[in-house]
Amino acid sequence: NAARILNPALRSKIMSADEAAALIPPGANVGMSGFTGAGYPKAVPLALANRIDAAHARGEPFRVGVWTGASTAPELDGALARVNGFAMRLPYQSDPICRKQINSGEMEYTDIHLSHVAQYAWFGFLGKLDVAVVEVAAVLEDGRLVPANSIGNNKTWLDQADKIVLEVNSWVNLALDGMHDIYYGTRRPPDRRPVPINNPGDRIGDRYYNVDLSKVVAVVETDSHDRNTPFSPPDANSKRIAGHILEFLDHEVKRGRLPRSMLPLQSGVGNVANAVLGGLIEGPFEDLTAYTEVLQDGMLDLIKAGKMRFASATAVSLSPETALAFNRDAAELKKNVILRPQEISNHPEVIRRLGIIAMNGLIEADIYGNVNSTHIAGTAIMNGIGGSGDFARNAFLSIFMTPSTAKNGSISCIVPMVTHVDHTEHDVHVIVTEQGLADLRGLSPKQRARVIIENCAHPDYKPALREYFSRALEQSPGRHTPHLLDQAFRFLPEWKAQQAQSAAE
Ligand code: 0RQ
Repeated sequence: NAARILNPALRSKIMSADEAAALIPPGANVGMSGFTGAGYPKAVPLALANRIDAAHARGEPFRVGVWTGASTAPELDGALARVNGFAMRLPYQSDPICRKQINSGEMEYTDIHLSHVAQYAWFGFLGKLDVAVVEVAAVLEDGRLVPANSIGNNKTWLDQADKIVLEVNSWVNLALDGMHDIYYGTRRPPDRRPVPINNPGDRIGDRYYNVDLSKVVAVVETDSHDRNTPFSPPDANSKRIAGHILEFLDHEVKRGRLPRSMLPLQSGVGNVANAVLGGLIEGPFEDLTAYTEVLQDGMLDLIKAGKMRFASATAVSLSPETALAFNRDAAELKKNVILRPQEISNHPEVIRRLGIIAMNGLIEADIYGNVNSTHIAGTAIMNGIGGSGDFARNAFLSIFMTPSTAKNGSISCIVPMVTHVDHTEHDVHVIVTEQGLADLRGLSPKQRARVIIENCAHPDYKPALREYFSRALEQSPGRHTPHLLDQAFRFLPEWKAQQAQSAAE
């Protein structure tokens, strides 16, 4: 493994994860690598969690602020949440223990658009970054670093932190070298210049991270694979949703609004997103590209099938088998894949210029087209907004997709008024459920309500939604976006449970 650490100065800093974790003081803000289960540090966060646990057992306070790219893995988020080690977590998580701690009020969490994180750090909006803990594939003789399976905010953490801890993971195939494009041209306003990307495949940066070697305090060797989430095969609803989207895209091509190779695709994570990508393999589209944040199984399948020419992302988010295949085939895949910093993969300027077709999941949408992607029943966080807002607001076409109901049909995902808004009616062009697709472009709120209820709602909930809308049309004080504010949340399960209870009493 030490063969991957060619720089003599950094070689002299090799130590155990426990020794490295001892260099992170209580109260520090720590910028860690990691994006959707790829490229997160595998050893130091666990060692830090043990240290925090021991301090707590002695009655000493010990928490750290942790900033990442996006979600990580149980070895990082789970381990630190379990020992109550987070003073603050940002900008995105999807860990069950973290989620529980956030929703019980024990842990602070700031949910930030992924493209904003690096600039917020540069603007000083997040406070001081004390330590960076970053996984890399290798250290070159001159000290430059070969990135691993995700870039996220690593460049910013390495630039901004006072102290740097590197994890060099020998599991990562070195053939990956050359897949990355690290842009060093970002500036703070008023000195900003255009980001010169005109095609998803454009390279505008460096192959490696540059690092001030005097800041590196520890180098830890690891040899373990990324922990990826298995995908379940697409269920009937996901296939129906995918079918509606593909039919719609085909229609857009026929109407001359989209070229046959379409425009670059962005797709969120999850089974529905993967089913849509799976559907594209069968579809009539050729020469596809992606400008997205995560590269999923479905995109790799498209590349291998010769249907997708190029994919630009900031990280891979693969099932365990596909992650192994990606690592094995890295030399071939780097002809078709670029990994970039997340402020570039999700850059509003580039998204607007390229004209992205954005496809993201939702928790609930209301009859007027507002979308909640993050909160259950208005108060509990699920994951976070991630990159969905970066893409939705700036996309050529902004599509949101969901099954029409959740929890075995007991909750309608189409509601009169969302209990939390992540994407306003202005950023949502299309809503799709297994029931059908609502094309909201150019429609007024009342026109949108009709098509969302008729095309997207589940038949079990359509009558109640129609009834709400028609009463609102009659009784709402304003008739542009008719609402009955005392009744708008009556679809909530809590409300239904209360009704059932009062009926029983
Ligand atoms: O919970 O598994 O416990 O039953 O929410 O829902 O239907 O499995 O859908 O995995 O695609 O996730 C919005 C969360 C959808 C995701 C969200 C419950 C449901 C289930 C998950 P259970 P599904 P998905 C790129 C873009 C924001 C970030 C983003 C997300 C669980 O897409 O996090 O888009 N998006 N990033 O039962 C109560 C409802 C519900 C509900 C669903 N109305 N009420 N529970 N659920 N609807 C990636 C990154 O940015 C990194």
